[in-house]
Amino acid sequence: MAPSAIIDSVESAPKYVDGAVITNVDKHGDNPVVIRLSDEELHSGKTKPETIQELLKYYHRDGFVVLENAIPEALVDRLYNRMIQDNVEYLKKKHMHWNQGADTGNVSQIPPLEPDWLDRDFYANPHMIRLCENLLGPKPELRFINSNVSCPGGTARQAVHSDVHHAWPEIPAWGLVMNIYLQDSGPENGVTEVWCGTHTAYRQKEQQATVDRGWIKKEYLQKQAKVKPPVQPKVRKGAICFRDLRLWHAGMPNKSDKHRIMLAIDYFAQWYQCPMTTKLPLSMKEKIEREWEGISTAGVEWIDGEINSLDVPFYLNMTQDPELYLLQTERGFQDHKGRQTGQYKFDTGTKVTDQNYWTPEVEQTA
Ligand SMILES: O=C(O)CCC(=O)C(=O)O
Ligand SMILES: [Fe+2]
Repeated sequence: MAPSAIIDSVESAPKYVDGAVITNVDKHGDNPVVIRLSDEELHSGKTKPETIQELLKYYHRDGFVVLENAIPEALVDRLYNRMIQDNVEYLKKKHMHWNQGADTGNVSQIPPLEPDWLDRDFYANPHMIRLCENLLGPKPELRFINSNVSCPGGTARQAVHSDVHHAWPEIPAWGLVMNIYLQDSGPENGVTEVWCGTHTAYRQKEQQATVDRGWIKKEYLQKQAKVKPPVQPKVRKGAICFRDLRLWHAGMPNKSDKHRIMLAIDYFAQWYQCPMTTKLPLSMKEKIEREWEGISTAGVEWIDGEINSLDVPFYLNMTQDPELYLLQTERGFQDHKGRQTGQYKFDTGTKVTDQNYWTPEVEQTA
């Protein structure tokens, strides 16, 4: 046997302490934890059980974990270049909407949905699905495909918020978002601020500043920062950030001269019966249902003909109630209240102030 084979087999022999496997996974950091797939995992599409174990451990602990080396870089670059071209078009659309005000420079832009752009490596990445099915149960449902583009020139940060503000079930996992970064990111180009551990720290009604949105009360921000402070982590190009939908986070201004793009892909547990749907071309149905292994397409609306993703209105409903959807229109965002009053006030008017993010307290000296 060649010496390298001997070393490999010795290295990969599992070791145990008190009946538990000592996991041998490439990882770094603690707030948040970043796990790096081996090249063998990347190329084979097979995630090692120990990698799953670590991902599950930190996902449950923090509501946020990063997985590097899950997507071939050439695919990531290709999509980034297409999406920055799309952004020029998208910003001209009447229905486009800056998330939390124009100063943030943050827009939700649906990635291209033409067949040639629908790579499984993004939307049903085998490593991503393996974690989803272990969290959510069999055949997790794909129900949201979008992205957040933080455009250069943004000057304002978002309020710290949870993307869900309904009476979510008190069950460890029922839905999650996977953010895939299409470029190396950090504080300089507006990587998302995340608050590890906040997915289960407080009750929904208790933490929310108001009933109809997920912004967090100042007193809770100040209190929680002492438990674990918020961070803007460094995230590598092509990394997948798994985020519990309840987690506190905030979009941050992009101070660089290049767009910061992160895909946002949501999967839900079947039992949750999420009413949201996402559009994909009918011409891809057979291929997707054959090749995107392990997922349910019950939440896909198959569209006959070409889809111009820039003309698809933003549509969101992460609750269990079909009536509570949010829909992008040329008159603004229509939510449940807007449908009743005819006035589309969602995400308008309220300014983000220092009441909406953490401000470090100056130590009192005696
Ligand atoms: O783009 C980001 O970093 C986060 C944006 C966000 O959280 C939102 O718009 O809800
Ligand atoms: Fe958000």
